[in-house]
Amino acid sequence: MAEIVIGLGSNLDSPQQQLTTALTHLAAIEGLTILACSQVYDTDPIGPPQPRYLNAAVKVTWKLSPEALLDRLLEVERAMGRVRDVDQLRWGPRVIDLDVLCSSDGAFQSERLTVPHPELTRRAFALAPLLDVEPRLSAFYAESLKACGGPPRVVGALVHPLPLVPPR
Ligand code: A4P
Ligand code: MG
Repeated sequence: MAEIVIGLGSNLDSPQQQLTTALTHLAAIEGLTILACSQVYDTDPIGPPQPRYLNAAVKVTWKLSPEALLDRLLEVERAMGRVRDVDQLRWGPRVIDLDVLCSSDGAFQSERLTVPHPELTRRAFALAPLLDVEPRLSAFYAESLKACGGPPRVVGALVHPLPLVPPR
């Protein structure tokens, strides 16, 4: 069973609501268990001119292959109304973007998926929430986060959609 960190980003149609909806979809995926949720960051858009983003991350356990997870994430993006077509701008605006940031199984490379995410070390909007949910990775990524300007502004926190069981 792998521990995987998934990055969430939105800059269209009430981004805070989109992140919450995405989290609910993720929690419903069979074989996936949410272990930790990050803070929510207000971030400068990277790519063409577009609205600011909200970014966050979740740490999950996942039972199947990395590509099977990518398929589930693409289904959630589609269910939330994200439209992809050949004309869509690279790095353009989107209601939701779900990226596999890294995995406890290490590197994975296929035609459809590269893990760790190839842009991870250049993106404060991915590194800051990643380190919220997996602080042990500071040894690898704290310098990269500093080099891309440090953590963006925190504007809230993702709230786990399932009630936690109180101690007896
Ligand atoms: N793919 C390969 N590796 C991965 C991975 N580790 N996780 C492939 C997810 N997908 C991966 O994705 C295109 C394809 O990448 C997927 O179908 C999968 O097969 P996409 O989300 O449609 O991406 P895109 O926009 O066309 O390009 P790219 O490079 O994937 O975009 P990103 O990296 O997702 O970046 N600025 C801020 N502040 N915050 C953001 O969240 N996001 C983007 C999009 C741009 N600027 C941003 C943000
Ligand atoms: Mg993406």
